[in-house]
Amino acid sequence: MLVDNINLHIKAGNGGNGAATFLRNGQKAKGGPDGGNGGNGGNIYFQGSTNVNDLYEFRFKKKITAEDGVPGKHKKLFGKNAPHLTICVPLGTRITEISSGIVNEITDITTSVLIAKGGKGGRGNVEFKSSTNQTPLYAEKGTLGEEKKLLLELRLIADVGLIGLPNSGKSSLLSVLTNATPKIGNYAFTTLEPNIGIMGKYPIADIPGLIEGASKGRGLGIEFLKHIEKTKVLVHCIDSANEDVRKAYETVRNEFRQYNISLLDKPEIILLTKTDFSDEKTIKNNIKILKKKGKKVLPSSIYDQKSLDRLKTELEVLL
Ligand SMILES: Nc1nc2c(ncn2[C@@H]2O[C@H](COP(=O)(O)OP(=O)(O)OP(=O)(O)O)[C@@H](O)[C@H]2O)c(=O)[nH]1
Ligand SMILES: [Mg+2]
Repeated sequence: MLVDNINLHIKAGNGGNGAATFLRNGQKAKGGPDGGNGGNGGNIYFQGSTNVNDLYEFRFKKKITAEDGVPGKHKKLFGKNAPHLTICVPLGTRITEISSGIVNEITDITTSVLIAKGGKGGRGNVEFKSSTNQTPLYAEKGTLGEEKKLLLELRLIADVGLIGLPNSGKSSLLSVLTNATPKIGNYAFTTLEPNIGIMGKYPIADIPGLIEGASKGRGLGIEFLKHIEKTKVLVHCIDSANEDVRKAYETVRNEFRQYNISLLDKPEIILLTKTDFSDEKTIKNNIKILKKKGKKVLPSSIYDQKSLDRLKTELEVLL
């Protein structure tokens, strides 16, 4: 299961307190200040990783805390800085700080993004010694590490998005174009979570079917459209046996309009699916109707390898 929405509480480490101590030994009963500085608290970074595919591990890990810096000690001993913590998330994870609304997107595996800064270690009383105050009795406290409530959202990074009404053959197509093995069924809403598969070097995302009113919450809603926002090409699947292909097309496009109007401008191939199931006349007629949309219209069947090869070639050209 793809877990794509998670709340997470993070807390960077606090800085260690500085020490307010004085030198005491056999020779000196009342020596000068010797309190060392505290160490810095650990920062929390996020980094993209190709080894993590979903946000599942955060379902139970609700709070992640970095270590505190070690307090300073007498004999001018500095407290150790705490180690930094790096949290690995899948590529395409969006991190929103809930209170500020600041958004960070994790899009590559080489840069780590600082999300919560650790507190600074406090200075020991050694640092406060001056000509006017030889015996400072105070030391600084370490500052607090940043604490944040985050929303992690995963957007699949796919080059191609399969869209269409329920039962139009999206998942079947994914299963023949890629290595994926999605659930396929002769009923609406077989797909409840997006699936992803790889065709050559191109990831393809198959999302749940859209119905009229999805933007108002009907069916499975339109929230999962976020997974195709970043795709380069859409394949709009329409059952060749559908009695009103124009309406089928417009229904899905209308829901797009509600979600994010820029989805309408994405390059799109209209795929008339399951052609092995329809008669030639119907197919021809439906192609004619759909061509009026000014897009490339291709007939296809998962049982017709030639039609799949043609689709692959057209996709590769667009990509
Ligand atoms: N004859 C034939 N049947 C197909 C073809 N493609 C899909 N089907 C059938 O159509 C039905 C729906 O297929 P799915 O791939 O689950 O459709 P979907 O668009 O993913 O459906 P949702 O996940 O519910 O939105 C299944 O019974 C498939 O076996 C095809 O090319 N030819
Ligand atoms: Mg499906």
